[in-house]
Amino acid sequence: MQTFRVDDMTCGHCASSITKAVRAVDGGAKVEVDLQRHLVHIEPTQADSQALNDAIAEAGYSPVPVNALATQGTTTKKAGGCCGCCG
Ligand SMILES: [Cu+2]
Repeated sequence: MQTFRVDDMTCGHCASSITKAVRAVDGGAKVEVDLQRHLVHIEPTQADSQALNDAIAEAGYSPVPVNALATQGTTTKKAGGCCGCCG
């Protein structure tokens, strides 16, 4: 399981863009999005974490790799507008 924090992912449109980007590099990947905490959990089948990171970055977002332990203490931030579809 690979987890990225993507602070500029704040709505369903962002989530689907990121999911598509991940599936483009790893068609069998399991992608779970936690919009409230701006987290993307990915269970890859072939892509490594660098490829996943690059795919999210190329979709126009700013992924930060985090490990499972670090995410447990993450404080919830109030979501703002992001990609223009959710403002
Ligand atoms: Cu959005």
